[in-house]
Amino acid sequence: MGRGAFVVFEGCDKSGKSTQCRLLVDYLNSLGKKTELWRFPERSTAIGQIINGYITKKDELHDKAVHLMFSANRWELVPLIKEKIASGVTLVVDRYAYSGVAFTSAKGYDMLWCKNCDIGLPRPDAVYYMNIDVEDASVRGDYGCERYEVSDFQKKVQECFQSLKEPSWNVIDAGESIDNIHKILCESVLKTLAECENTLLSE
Ligand code: NYM
Ligand code: MG
Repeated sequence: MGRGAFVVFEGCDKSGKSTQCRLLVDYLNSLGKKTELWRFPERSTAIGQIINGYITKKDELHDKAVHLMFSANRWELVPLIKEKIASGVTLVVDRYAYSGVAFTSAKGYDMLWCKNCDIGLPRPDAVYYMNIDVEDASVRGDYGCERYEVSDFQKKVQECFQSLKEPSWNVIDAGESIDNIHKILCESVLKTLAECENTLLSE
């Protein structure tokens, strides 16, 4: 049996990542392909709890300290990521290191500094960038509850994502209907699964 795939979704808040991740995971499981839905931040760990306090505006933390927390939250799960993928499970991950860099560099911090702590993390086999008009996203359900959910800041985040974007990224028009996006993703992810089965996960 080949390894599982490591598929990451990125984008601004309320761009539809979580909805599409859920639909995709259900679809892949319905085909008999073992798939799990993951997310970063993973708020259930001790580090994740600290992040949650910050994101929900209960606690204050220095920008650089919280950046390192987000990165540590990924690093603490690397052994499990590797184990799952090696055992043939595909991981569909709602946000990863690109969010880490985009959200902190949008505050004005040097992008290289932001990238440093994530160097060496497992590299996704595919990245889907949900591209949405920030104003359209701002009228979607419970927008504004969490820290960062402010249009001016989201515009900066989007610019940072644009400069992080690699040629291999799949840019999805997140203004399209849920069904249309889902169909596009299913087709594309099946190709990714087939392609990466006999390759190694890289860093
Ligand atoms: N976020 C997420 C960061 O600032 N850095 C990171 O490394 C990650 C993974 O957390 N506004 C921010 C982006 C989101 C917030 O995530 C909560 P979500 O997926 O919206 O629940
Ligand atoms: Mg959010």
